[in-house]
Amino acid sequence: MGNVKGTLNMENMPAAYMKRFHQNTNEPTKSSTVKKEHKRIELSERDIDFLRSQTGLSPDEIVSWHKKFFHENPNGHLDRFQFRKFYRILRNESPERLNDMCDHIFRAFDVDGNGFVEFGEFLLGFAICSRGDLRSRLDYAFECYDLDSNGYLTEDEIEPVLRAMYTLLGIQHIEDYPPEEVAKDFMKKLDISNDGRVTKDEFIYFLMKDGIYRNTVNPFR
Ligand SMILES: [Ca+2]
Ligand SMILES: [Ca+2]
Repeated sequence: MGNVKGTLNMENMPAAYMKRFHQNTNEPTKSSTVKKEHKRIELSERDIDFLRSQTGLSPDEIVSWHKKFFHENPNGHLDRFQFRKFYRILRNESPERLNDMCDHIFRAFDVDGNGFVEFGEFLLGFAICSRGDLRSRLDYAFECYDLDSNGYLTEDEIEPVLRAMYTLLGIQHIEDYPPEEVAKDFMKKLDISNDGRVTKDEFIYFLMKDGIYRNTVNPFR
């Protein structure tokens, strides 16, 4: 995706992004948008400025991504299926390996949870997950695991995403590292407060330090 300068700072990004993006496009955040006529959302100078500050991409790169995005997806947003199709051309893994994890990544990219990944969500997610600093990438990784998006992880959420990670990584002898046992182990290590729930801070704190687990659970290298 061209030259991205420096790393990205995600601090307070989703909130800032949501506010900014929805102010600008005037789109409601609920799924009622589905029924609305799909209009091509033009990029204003302010959009470009905002996306530039958040992604580190140049205005030309942003315009070029915008063109590509709308060329492939004229209605301006991706549902789960369209996301798979669009996202997989940007990754090195084969579609067979990527498909399961794609659905979890979709949820992480869909910051407002309206069931679609809009252009701004896509560009931010993609830029951060491929070029952002480790903390920012782990922030997105957490969202992949938080299946019910309630802000913390439980053991039953970790296992299915871990299985998708096994597929992504091409791990074949899963009997050597059964996902349910790895999930249990991982949970024990993460859950510092020992209440059966893992917060985003606990998740990021642990994975910032532990490179072995990080290589297994983080889809954003
Ligand atoms: Ca969305
Ligand atoms: Ca959860």
